[in-house]
This record gives sequence, structure tokens and C-alpha cells, in this order.
Amino acid sequence: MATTTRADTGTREEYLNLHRWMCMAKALDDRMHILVKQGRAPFVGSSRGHEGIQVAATAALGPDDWLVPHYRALANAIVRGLTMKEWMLAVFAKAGDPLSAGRNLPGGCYSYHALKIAPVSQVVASWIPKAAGIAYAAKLRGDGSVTLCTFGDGATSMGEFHEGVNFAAVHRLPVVFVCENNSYAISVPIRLQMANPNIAERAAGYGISGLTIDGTDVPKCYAAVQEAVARARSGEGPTLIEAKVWRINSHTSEDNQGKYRTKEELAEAARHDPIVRFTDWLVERRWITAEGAAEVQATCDREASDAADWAEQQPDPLPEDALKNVFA
Ligand SMILES: Cc1ncc(C[n+]2csc(CCOP(=O)(O)OP(=O)(O)O)c2C)c(N)n1
Repeated sequence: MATTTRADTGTREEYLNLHRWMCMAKALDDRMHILVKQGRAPFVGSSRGHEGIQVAATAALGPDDWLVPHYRALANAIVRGLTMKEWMLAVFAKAGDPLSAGRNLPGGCYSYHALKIAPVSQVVASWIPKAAGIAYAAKLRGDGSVTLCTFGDGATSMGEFHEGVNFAAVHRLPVVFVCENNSYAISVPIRLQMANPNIAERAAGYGISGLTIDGTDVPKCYAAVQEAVARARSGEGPTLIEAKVWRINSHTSEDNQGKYRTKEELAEAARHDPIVRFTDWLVERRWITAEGAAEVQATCDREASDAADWAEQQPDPLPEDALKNVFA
């Protein structure tokens, strides 16, 4: 298995951007939970705990690269350029929602062609062969783009994981697979999903590079994905990165993790908040002060609240448009 030896490969400015994007994702996530409790929004599939690997992996891409994320990928979309107002248009299912024109669960099923995000689906693992297909097209066209495909540990138990990764490996496609391993597929713990919990070890079976990283260690994640993207772009084929993270919230707002995770485990998960860890790292380097970091979060919180209030007032989709873009 390959390991990465590089430590921090980013500049101060890059790291401060990563920090701000994580704070934006948390602010939107927290606001959505409030909106759901108030009965104003339908649903949250929280990214809390996953933000570190999500921002680092996406920031390692270039503007012409493709992102094929799973449904728990708010921070990835933010790095690609999704604004808070756009996200809230989707949360309130408004006509101007650029993700699905108000047709789908917030963050659940969408694409955003202008940001090269395509296509998110609720059907677990279905997007992995699609990512291989996009990378295959890139190779045939010789356009030099790399595709980043993200998914959870549960997705690796699906046939599409094998089909997509194997195809990408055989054709040495420019794709980086990132498994955000939070140890749960809804309520099913990893010990009931697979006999070997080291997902990156499967890379050897496909003849590609594989490595396991701590998905809450932002500089490490950034370096590892940069390396994998460079390998993909230079024709060395796919990499399977397993980023271990802790899911801080329930699977979605429809789930109650208190029924299947102990209080001790939930307290441990909260101790692995990547935003806290990365803020401490930045403060240690004197690249931000603790007060400065708190101000960034407070500003994001205000912006998320304003974006929600604004979006709620925007026009609803028209009934006569209900079948627009519906093919069958
Ligand atoms: C094909 C399919 N089977 C089952 C489901 C129900 N389902 C939705 S999310 C999920 C868990 C997926 O877990 P994982 O891949 O680890 O990602 P996580 O949600 O933990 O990030 C399941 C089983 C589904 N959406 N699609």
C-alpha cells in the first residue's frame, strides 16, 4: 500500500480558505437542523465530521476537473463554488434552485454542470461507475481532467463499487476514489458490513494505489489527495483513499443514532470534530487566532441564517413546470 510522506503542502492562504469553507458547511448544516426543527425545511443529511476530507479533497482539484460526490457532500460542493443562497434555494425547493429546480431532497439528488458536479444520487454506489465513465471519456478525449469520486463505507459493499473501481483500474483512468469511512451505513456498524474493515487494502486487489488517512487531519488529507490527483493526471491511474472520519450527527434528520450508538461513542465522535482540530492546528502556527477563527464561524452562521431567510421568500416552482426536464 502506498503511503504519503509529505506533510503540509498548502500555503497559509490555501489553509485559511479550507478553514472558511469548513465553517460555511457547518453553518449551513446547523441552520438546516434548526429549520427542520421549526418545520420550515424537510430534511438534513449532515456532513458534520466529514468536512476535513471533503474540503481538502475538493480543493486538490483544478477548475476543469470533475466532482462526483455522494449525497453527504455539502463541503465538497461549497469548495466548487456553491453559494449559501443557492444551497438554501434547494433546501426550500424554490424555482431558482440550481441543483434540481426544487425537485429533490436537499443535497440528495442533483447536478451542477457549471461547477462540474455530476451527478449526485441517493442510490448508494450508483455514481461510482459513472465517475469511471467520466474519467474514461476524459482519457479518450485527452482533455487532461481528473475525476474525484466520493462515497461512504457502506457503498463499498455494493456491486457498483467493484464494477467502477475495477473498470477504472483496468483502463488506468484519471480518477481518485475517496471513501469517507464513518464506520456506519445508517445504523449498520462496519463490523456487520465487511470482515476486513481496512477498505484501502482492497486497492491491491485491483492493482491500484491505496492508502488510509485520518480524514480529520486536513493538511494530511490535502497532501494525500494532491498526490493522487497528480498521479491520475500523469497517466498513472486511479487511487483508492480511505479517509477515516467520525459521523457526529445522526445519518439524517430522519434517524436517531441514540438508539444504536452509546453515549460514550457519541462523546468520542464529538471529540473528533475536524473543524476544532484544524483550527487548533492553524492557531498553533499563528496563522489565525482563536478569536479570529470564532469570528469566521460567527460570520458564516449569520450568512447562513440570512441566506435561509432570503431563500424562503423566493418564488416556488410553477405547477405547470412540474414535468419540465422529466424524461419518463
Ligand atoms: C441501493 C441503495 N440501498 C440502500 C439505500 C438506503 N441507504 C441510504 S444511505 C445508506 C447508507 C450508506 O452508507 P455509507 O455508504 O457508509 O455512507 P454514509 O451515509 O454513512 O455517508 C443506505 C443503506 C439506498 N439509498 N440505496
